[in-house]
Amino acid sequence: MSDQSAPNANASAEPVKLSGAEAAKIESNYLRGTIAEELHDGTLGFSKSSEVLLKHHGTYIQDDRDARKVSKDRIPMMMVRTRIPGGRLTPGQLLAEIGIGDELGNSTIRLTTRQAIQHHGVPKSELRELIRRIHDVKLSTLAACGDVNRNVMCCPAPFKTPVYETLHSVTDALVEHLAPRTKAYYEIWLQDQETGEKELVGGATENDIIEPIYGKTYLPRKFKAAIGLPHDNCVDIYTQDLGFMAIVRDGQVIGFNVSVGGGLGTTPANKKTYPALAKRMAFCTIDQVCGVAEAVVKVQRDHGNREDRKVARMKYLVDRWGIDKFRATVEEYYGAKLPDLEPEDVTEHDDHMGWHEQGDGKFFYGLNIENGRVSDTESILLKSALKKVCHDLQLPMRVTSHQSLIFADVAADQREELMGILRSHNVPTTEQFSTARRWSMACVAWPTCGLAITESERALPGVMDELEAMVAELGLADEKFTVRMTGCPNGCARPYNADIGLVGKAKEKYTVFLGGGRLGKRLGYIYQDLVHRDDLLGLLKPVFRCFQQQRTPDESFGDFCDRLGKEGLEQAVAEETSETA
Ligand code: SRM
Ligand code: SF4
Repeated sequence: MSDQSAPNANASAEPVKLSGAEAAKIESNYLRGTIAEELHDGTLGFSKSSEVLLKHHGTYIQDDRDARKVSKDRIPMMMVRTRIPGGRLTPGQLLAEIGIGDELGNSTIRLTTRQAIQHHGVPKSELRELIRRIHDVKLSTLAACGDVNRNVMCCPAPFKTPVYETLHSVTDALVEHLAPRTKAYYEIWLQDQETGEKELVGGATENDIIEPIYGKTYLPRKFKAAIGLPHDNCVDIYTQDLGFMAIVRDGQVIGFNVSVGGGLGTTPANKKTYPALAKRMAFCTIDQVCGVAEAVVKVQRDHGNREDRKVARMKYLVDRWGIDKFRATVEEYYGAKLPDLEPEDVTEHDDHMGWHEQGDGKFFYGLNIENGRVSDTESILLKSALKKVCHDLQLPMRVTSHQSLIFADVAADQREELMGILRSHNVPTTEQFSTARRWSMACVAWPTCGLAITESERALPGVMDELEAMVAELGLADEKFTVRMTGCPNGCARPYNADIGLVGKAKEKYTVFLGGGRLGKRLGYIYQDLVHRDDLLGLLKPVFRCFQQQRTPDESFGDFCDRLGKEGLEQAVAEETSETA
């Protein structure tokens, strides 16, 4: 198992100028800080240091950015994220989340790109009640955000086979193993204050007892992990800090190919930052997963950058060292050599939408939810429909990494009832979505995200109206390609490895990335910068025309754009445009 004597940067002798977030963590007594006191201080917000700590408890301070247009006063409100390992939810849990949003939030919930659920617009005065109610239904917001391992993603398909059962049990084990051990969460949100004093026995240090994996300062930055399959990269394994890709032989998982150092966030003005796909590192057996994950986490804990948060993600460490040194160090922490990788790599990506047999005589249905927003509008009563499905059919559910929902264990005689509920609430079924829209996703952005430069969730549906009409006109309506939009370059909807990435760069302007792909194995290139929202279709239409005319048989849109490259594509478009002019 992992080497407990490994050097810990938390106790490093090297004098370094730590980032402000590091100071907040160090002084926090394991994520307590002054959150409990500030909850009752009569103000609407929190101090800067509490803001840092609150993320580890699953909550961010935001304000309604639309309201800034009418008032200069920014009224703080909280975003709260529930982590849902592998996206698995009971009907009671979804009902509780919807009810919480209605009573304590902004009456909507948001399914995220990492299979979690978010509430927005929560007043500080309701925060404790909200977290308690999430805890009451056996869910948690602890480590949904912050400098720790976050929600562990896992392929949500509810197939009843040993392979999928193994994936979910490994996910649960990993979540448990990498969870913060501090009691701060329980003290602040769930029970009365404790003294925080700890009894240390047998020469143990405080870290050994309270946070044996993370130590006092947790990780230098956020950390993300996922468990997936080669024939189904729905969890986008190469965008993760740590990926476990199951290797299956004779219908059983024999272990995992481990990849490290994925991460998409970038700040274009800061040349030290960039999106990166993870590197394939080594193989491990099922019983090695937690130990290997712990070793990787500890390597990042001790050697990741704690001075500059812009370059603190593990991808920068992996790149600085190279994969061989990184692997050797992980093996040192783990205490044994790891086997080499198995040859398997990603070959497909399934979004699990529509009807499927799940292998035990029952069915599952993937309902596409546009950009993950669950609400009732004048025309579409999605929230009410989900409530009725939970009440009447009692189906277990899964949140997908495409911000959508799967209803599992549907008996043959429940299928029509499920579709009837959706129809009677005017909810568009997956079958009514165009292929293009079904494979699109947008991050939250305006009005809640404090980092948004421009619109995303509210802009993409209009862009998709135009795009789906255009591809249909070109006879490409059945073509599968991913369109992912974000309101800033942080990459929350994973745009950089999509067929088409639309990344907010200025008000109503996007950087257009092409050449990634649905399989998520390749980063795209900048095809054009600062394209106005109204010009997106005009830019993409000739590219699709070239694709239609010049693709090789079965070539996908992303593969085509990658094969031609930026210059080749520009030339093809110029020639095509002059011919059609
Ligand atoms: Fe994200 C920050 C929303 C997935 C990269 N992300 C944020 C914040 C919390 C803004 C902030 O820091 O103030 C956003 C809150 C918006 C709001 O109003 O709700 C936010 N991120 C989201 C979600 C909700 C987008 C969505 O539409 O679903 C996703 C929540 C996932 C979850 O359940 O845990 C979400 N964020 C991602 C992903 C995709 C993924 O993880 O698969 C990425 C790219 C992968 C990665 O981490 O590199 C991502 N978010 C970021 C970054 C850039 C990190 C970096 O390394 O530079 C930030 C900003 C930061 O951390 O400084 C960020
Ligand atoms: Fe906010 Fe940017 Fe993430 Fe979109 S990509 S949710 S705008 S941080």
